Amino acid sequence: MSGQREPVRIFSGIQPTGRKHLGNFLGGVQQFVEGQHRGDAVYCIVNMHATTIAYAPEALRERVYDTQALLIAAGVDPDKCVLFRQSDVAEHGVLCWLLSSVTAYGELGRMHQFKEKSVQQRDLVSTGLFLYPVLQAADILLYQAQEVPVGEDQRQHLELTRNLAQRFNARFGETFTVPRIRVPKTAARVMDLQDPTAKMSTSARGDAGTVHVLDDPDTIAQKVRSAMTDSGREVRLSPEKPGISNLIEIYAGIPAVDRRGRGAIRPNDLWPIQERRL
Ligand code: AQP
Repeated sequence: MSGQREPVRIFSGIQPTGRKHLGNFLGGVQQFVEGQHRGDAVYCIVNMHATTIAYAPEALRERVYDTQALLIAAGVDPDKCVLFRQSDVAEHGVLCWLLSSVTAYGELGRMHQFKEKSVQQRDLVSTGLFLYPVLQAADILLYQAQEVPVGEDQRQHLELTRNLAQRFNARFGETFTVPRIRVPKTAARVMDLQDPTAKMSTSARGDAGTVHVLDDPDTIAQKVRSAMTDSGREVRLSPEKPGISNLIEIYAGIPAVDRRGRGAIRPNDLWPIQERRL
């Protein structure tokens, strides 16, 4: 035995839908970049998840490439991690089916994301949308991931994934690694700049509260300047001050070199995120 520890297996996914925003970047993508330097990282563009709501096939196909380009621009390096398209690996769908048989119907009905997204669907609330967290569990368990870097909004899905792995193992013998969630210490849940009680999201109604990663600098500055803040002059983190707290979290979450406008993010200068404090 060499005594060397195996690198931690990291898995995460990102949807090729809509325009990626600051929440996706701070909650997800920044962690992808950090993970590829620390562990055995596997990242997936989850185009099958994107078919659970109405979509145009041509546009979705293109967005896979756009998302891949964004990830690479943000520092995800295919020489340091595995980066792939979900639909290229048929086993994601196969495992989703097997896991669906150890998933209680009631568990899926309690998922916040399903409840929120199903009311946004005008014509059809698909079974795919209902099964979305089971496919996500399959994505993760298929690679025996130990760690899953995501934003705070994915905590409930990760808890379900852990439950499914434990249930499957108990019924059929040790099969899956039970993964742990990894959320950033700061900016784990970036809120909408115009409504700091709602998460910054791709499907937000208006554009003013969402900073898209491809917005130009003037637009970003304008959105931040117009952000809704709170009454009083105090600048502090507090649940009573959701607007100011959101801006502080965002500021703390953005890498220092970027804040000073010195150009590209250099992950090795900035990580691990756990060490960063306000
Ligand atoms: N507001 C957020 N704050 C922090 N992290 C966030 N993530 C999403 N929103 C926030 C994290 O981004 C990663 C990729 O998420 P996704 O693939 O689900 O992308 P999306 O569908 O574009 O994300 P949205 O905005 O959450 O979509 P809608 O509006 O459809 O609900 C994940 O790690 C996620 O946690």
